Amino acid sequence: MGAGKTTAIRSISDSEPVSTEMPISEDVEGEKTHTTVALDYSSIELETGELLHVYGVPGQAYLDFMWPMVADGAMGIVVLVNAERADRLASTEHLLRRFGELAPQACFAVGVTRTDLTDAFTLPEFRDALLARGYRIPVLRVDARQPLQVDFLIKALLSYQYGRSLTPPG
Ligand SMILES: Nc1nc2c(ncn2[C@@H]2O[C@H](COP(=O)(O)OP(=O)(O)OP(=O)(O)O)[C@@H](O)[C@H]2O)c(=O)[nH]1
Ligand SMILES: [Mg+2]
Repeated sequence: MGAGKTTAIRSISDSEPVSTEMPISEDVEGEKTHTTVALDYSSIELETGELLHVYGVPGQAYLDFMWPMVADGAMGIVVLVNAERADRLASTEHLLRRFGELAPQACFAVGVTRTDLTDAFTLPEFRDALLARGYRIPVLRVDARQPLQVDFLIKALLSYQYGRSLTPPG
């Protein structure tokens, strides 16, 4: 929750994205005032002219009944994690496992947000910890407010999909 899913989708949208945000009732996240209760949706045009449909899910665990509806048939899944969270590793692993079950055909990438707000996070350490747990996937820092960074993360995810199907020469 609060990692920047809605912000990221807004960043890369050419037009106004569909969003289902409600004011947060409890004081959970400091400056954050809204949370996704159903879905975010937008589409972006790829260089090939194809449309890539991008969906964001609610981050709050009690709304996780929305997750299968979005993950079903998904080509790729980006797990965004807030670097400030002390449980960022366990929480990323939990989400990778959950979404891996929901979308076994999908390729995965992890984007770590809000790294400018904490000194407790280092990317190589985090990437190695995920690798040690068997997750050989792209792990990148991303500021969800920056369109170019979000775009890069999505391109990394898409290119990983091609990389995975590569047959080694010889
Ligand atoms: N400083 C900083 N702020 C960031 C960064 N990435 C995202 N944010 C901010 O973090 C907040 C993320 O909020 P949302 O986009 O609502 O997060 P969400 O993942 O959709 O949250 P839920 O829908 O509640 O699960 C926003 O205020 C963003 O502007 C970053 O890299 N640095
Ligand atoms: Mg949201």
